[in-house]
Amino acid sequence: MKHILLSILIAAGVFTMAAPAAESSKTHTILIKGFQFQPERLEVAVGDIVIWKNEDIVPHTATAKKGFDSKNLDRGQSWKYVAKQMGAFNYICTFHPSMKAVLVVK
Ligand SMILES: [Cu+2]
Repeated sequence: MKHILLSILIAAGVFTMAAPAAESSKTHTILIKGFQFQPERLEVAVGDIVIWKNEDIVPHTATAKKGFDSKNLDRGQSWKYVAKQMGAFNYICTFHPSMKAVLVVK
């Protein structure tokens, strides 16, 4: 009987610890519009979701040398990324390298 009770308490404890993490995860959207990333600097927390959406008529990418690469995004396409790695990630569009932005993951 003692053993069963202990198991229930452990299970309950794990559940309460896991719940807040899932609730605090946010989704951020970066628009690619007029050959610009909007916003050009975005700060997110580890575990947050970042979505890049191409609203231009030409294809773009969101590419960080170390970190992530959306690959080709055609008009209207979007790409979802879960920010799991901490750091400041400078990224560009590989088709238009003058398009620069930074994603800061804290
Ligand atoms: Cu581009």
